Amino acid sequence: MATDNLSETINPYVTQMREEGWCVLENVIPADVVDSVREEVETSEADYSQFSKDNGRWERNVISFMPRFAEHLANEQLLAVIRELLGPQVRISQTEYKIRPPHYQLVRAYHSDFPYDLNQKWHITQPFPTAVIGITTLWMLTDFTTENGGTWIVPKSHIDLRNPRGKEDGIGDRNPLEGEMQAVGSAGSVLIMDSRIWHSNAENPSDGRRTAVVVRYAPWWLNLELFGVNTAKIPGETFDKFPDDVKLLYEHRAEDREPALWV
Ligand SMILES: O=C(O)CCC(=O)C(=O)O
Repeated sequence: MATDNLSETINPYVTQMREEGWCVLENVIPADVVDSVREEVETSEADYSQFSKDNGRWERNVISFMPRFAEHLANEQLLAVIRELLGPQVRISQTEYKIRPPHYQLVRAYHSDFPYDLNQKWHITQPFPTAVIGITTLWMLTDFTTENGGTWIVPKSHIDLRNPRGKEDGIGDRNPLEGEMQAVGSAGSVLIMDSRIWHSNAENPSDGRRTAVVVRYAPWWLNLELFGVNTAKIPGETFDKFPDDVKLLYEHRAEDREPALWV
């Protein structure tokens, strides 16, 4: 896509991100492959869990188990939106399965994400700076609806200096919040959020799974060496098969590979 066309296409999304703190980009995973990607994600979760049980839970990065999904993570439009907000050099900080089983029940658990999650050790202290320091993406591999657990979000909360997990803020992370709505979209779409936005998973009263993967993007300068599953390595031979633009996002996790792209 020519650069002019690309910026014209992404401008409304960037504006919505700045003003509302979220947007949904459609057709990031093309309709003809989204079923096979979903199948890979659903079937690989058990393999990942077993591997982690047998070898240690920080032993292998989740993305190693879903190479077909990984191919899409440097989608041109998506990265263009993210780079407008984080700057040109970005990396992936965290990747996690987000599969909600049928009849999944939950009270809300509102929070902001890394590095603004006040329940994690490695968080920025309040008041948060006005800079965007993280982008959270939820990759919809089944449709997200209000019946199957579309993510709760509170539009514009990215610029609110209070936080549901702020001890002095009196909001409470388990309560329905004023202005909340559920993000919906068809399989293959990506919910993009400023990581400050207040969001929560939702119950899934339906008979089907709600399948997604969360992928968080960070600017190059943010410290990502925090211990935990997200620092787990990607075997070199798996990494070698990623497309070059995806390698750039995960090079910091490649095992037995000299940094080549970031130097
Ligand atoms: O699965 C969801 O709908 C939300 C996930 C979430 O809150 C998170 O990954 O931070």
